[in-house]
Amino acid sequence: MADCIFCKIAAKEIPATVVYEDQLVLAFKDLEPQAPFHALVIPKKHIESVGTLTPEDKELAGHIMCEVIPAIAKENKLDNGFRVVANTGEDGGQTVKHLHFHVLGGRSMQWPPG
Ligand code: D5M
Repeated sequence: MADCIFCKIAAKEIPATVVYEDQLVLAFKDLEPQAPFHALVIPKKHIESVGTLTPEDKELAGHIMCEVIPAIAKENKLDNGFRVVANTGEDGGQTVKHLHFHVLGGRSMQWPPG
């Protein structure tokens, strides 16, 4: 999508520190890290949020959850645990309208989030 910053990162038009890449998915370091390890996992194709996923995205969503995020956690030695967050829509605190999963680790997390 023309005006989407994460589409531009996926297209390599805007630089990012990439931690994982395959044909469907890119993961890169968050510019405003909230933990010692903080990456964002995005599909390369534009999907707005978890709220707009459809059954057609099953394979992609499964790939992200079952393969990509575990691989990133393993590669970055998040053996003691980590948190996966998908802020969704206005009340969910989503600021970038391109589906992304935050992967945060390297410190003990608190609950509930604000
Ligand atoms: O999170 C959006 C996240 O995206 C927020 O943590 C900052 C991050 N961000 C924004 N622009 C960039 C670039 N250019 N590189 C890396 N990270 C970025 P949300 O869940 O929508 O609030």
